[in-house]
Amino acid sequence: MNKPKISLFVFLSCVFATFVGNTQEQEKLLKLWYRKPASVWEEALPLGNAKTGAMVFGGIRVERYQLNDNTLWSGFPNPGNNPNGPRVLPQVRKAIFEGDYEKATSLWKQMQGPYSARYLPLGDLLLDFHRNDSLASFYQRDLDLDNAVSTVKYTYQGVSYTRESFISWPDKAMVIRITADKPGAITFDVALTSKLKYETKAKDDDYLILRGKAPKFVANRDYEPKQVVYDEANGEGMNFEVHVKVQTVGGKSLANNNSLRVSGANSVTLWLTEATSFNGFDKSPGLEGKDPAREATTCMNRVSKLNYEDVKSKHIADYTSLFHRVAINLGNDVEALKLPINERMLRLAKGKSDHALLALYYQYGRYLLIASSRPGSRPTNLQGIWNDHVQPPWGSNYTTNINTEMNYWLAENTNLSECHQPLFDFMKELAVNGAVTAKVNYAIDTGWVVHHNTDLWAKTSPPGGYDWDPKGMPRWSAWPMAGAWFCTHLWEHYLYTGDKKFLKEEAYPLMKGAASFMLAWLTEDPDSHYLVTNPSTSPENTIKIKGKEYQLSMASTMDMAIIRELFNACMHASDILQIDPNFKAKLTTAKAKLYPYHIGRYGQLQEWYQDWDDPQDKHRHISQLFGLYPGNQLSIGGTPKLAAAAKQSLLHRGDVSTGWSMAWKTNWWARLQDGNHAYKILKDALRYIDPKEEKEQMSGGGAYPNLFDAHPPFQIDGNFGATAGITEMLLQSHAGEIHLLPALPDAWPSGAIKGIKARGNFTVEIDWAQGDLTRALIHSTLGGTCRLRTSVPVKVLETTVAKVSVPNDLLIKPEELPIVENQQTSLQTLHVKETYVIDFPTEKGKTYTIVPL
Ligand code: FUC
Repeated sequence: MNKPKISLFVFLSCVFATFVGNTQEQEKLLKLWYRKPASVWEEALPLGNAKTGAMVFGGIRVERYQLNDNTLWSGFPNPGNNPNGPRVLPQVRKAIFEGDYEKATSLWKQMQGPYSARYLPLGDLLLDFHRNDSLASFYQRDLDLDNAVSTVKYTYQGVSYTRESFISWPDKAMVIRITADKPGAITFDVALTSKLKYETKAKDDDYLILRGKAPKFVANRDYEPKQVVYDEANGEGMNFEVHVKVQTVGGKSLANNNSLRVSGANSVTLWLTEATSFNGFDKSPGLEGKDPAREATTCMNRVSKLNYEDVKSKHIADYTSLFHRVAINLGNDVEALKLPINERMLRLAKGKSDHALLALYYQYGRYLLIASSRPGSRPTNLQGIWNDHVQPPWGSNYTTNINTEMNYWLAENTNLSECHQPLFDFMKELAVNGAVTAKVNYAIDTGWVVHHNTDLWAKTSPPGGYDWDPKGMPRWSAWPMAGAWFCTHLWEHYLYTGDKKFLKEEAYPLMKGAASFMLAWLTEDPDSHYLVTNPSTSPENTIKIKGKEYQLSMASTMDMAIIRELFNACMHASDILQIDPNFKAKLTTAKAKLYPYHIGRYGQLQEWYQDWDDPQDKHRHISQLFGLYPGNQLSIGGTPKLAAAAKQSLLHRGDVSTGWSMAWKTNWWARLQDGNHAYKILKDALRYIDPKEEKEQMSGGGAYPNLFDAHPPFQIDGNFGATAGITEMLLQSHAGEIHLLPALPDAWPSGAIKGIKARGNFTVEIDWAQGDLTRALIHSTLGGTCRLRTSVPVKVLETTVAKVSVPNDLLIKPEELPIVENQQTSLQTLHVKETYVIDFPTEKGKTYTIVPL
């Protein structure tokens, strides 16, 4: 595309629009739209304000809103710590040091504890219009990412109906507005139901209340004797209420048994508020819970007095204040924009290009984060906040050996930093429980620990179901690394924002706690004398030695990489805050003794303590590449040998895998600056998965018609990971510099992105054509040096380029890492493009224009 040279303001208002032909098509750029109502959940469209979630089906006869609340989980605080630990751990360690991995595995099972609680569905709001689907015409339903409003439109017996729905964060309510182009045409019944224990009563002719109770226990395995247990005797379990109020213009509303009947209305507004008894991670929701009636009523009394248009405007203003920070254009195919999303996915699968679909998928990740994670909410779980099952896959919990972290990979670089906060708040709770787990399970008196899987109750103990469960596998339960990994998110938040108050008051105490635990957890390997983790897994993968499979060993590469990343972060934080020199000294000494990276006999980045890697292994987890991404240890420029070894490991594992695994691969290929490979995997990740066909869990990922990531089944991590990956293709800042277009694929010769963030709190806009940078704008929020890497030589219009000797302390350079190499092997070649680097000083609040020389 030949784009004329134009000013910033013209660019902002026009360029993002001029990629497509006419206004109608432009309007479709950010719309998920369809020609039929959803017949299954994975076709319905998600709305959310991080507290209330709804899946909108867009029905003609019956409209269904499947509802969730972010705090509606089974159970109650149940730490599940296992006092066997301090007795058994030395035996596990001894067995591992002696090479008896099988014995260690069976011993570890004595140290496991219960599974996490389950995230549960709240209920359904059903609007029964008593219509015949086949008599409707001009049907369309959509979700507009531009304003977070879902609209259903159709014509029925000569009347055109419109139904708008949204969930407001500022007003804490779901709002539905039904209009018709003829007066008196709106007649329907309103009902509220739930899959949990409930009763619905009409409080008034216009007011419906559902009161519900969650089970105190939901099983993890279908062979457990009790599956869903309610506590009739004592009342343990979450209480919840859903309130609906109907306002009609013309016509009337009457209570009709346990539902409402609206008839002959010109237009109708429905207000929905809801609440649970959740009263904190450490309080019984059944016995010490809040009164949900109070919250739902107060909220309803306030919101239902407001004017619909005002509430809608406030919702849109709130949502767009986050969403509109970033715009992306990867080029468009006008033909594709004429089609609904499901048809575009099938068209893409046939090899036709649809860059606008990828741009939409990108923005969908940002939409989903805004809708599921806002300050004050719980962090986004395995399904965000959207779940329709009482026994959802993996409990829809927080799975911590990749999934929860991946949910937040886009938070900083796509300029949604405040949406990261729920994870940080959660960590404060985990640190409380994790200190007890450290003590009870390991007799470690310092710091805190989190294992694989956690929940609303901030469970930190190892899961796996004790000794009784044959499927409670140490290959995932023996993993005390989640607290440390979470802490790297605190550090990244600081690197992006430069917020020293946050670093000092919120981040550092948590980071220090996780690092203190790790100092106590590390132990010296009597053979190599390095510090190692023992026991250790490489999440969920097994070691194959001479045809036998083992789950546990020591010093898996991921463990060591997470610890190295955390120690580094704490050491830098101690310098920046000028505190804790003694603790820093301990970390410095320990870090120098950490078991190093190994390059194995196939030139791969070794996954395990020994070179047991199998080049045929296609396991979805490739945890040994943590240091490449999301870690910042490996880079093409800083550690080329390790980067080449990482490439070999990626090639061995192949491209196709589960949804989240493919999203991780996109990020890795982006870090290896191979845009074409990253792009190929992105397209694989959009493979159309028909939700009506039964799919094996590990049968290869893709996306459902509503663009939810398919593991399969639905898991939201892949959506978030893909958005992070696309950003990483266009901008990187982990290696002490801002690299523009580091992994631009040939498929996107022209494009633009604005509003994304680089470490150092720079906001970046990039514009490119014919595969090269044409212009960038860099806004410096904090001032400081900007080191810029580009594929063409550039100049900065506002300043003369100068070499600056004091680098920006937020762009921390990766260190040289010790490596043990197999000398018999050759390494993969990295395709390093020619690049140019400049340093220039920036002033706080100023924007700099970068243009090719
Ligand atoms: C981990 C992964 C699975 C799945 C589950 C929720 O156990 O290995 O693929 O994503 O989490």
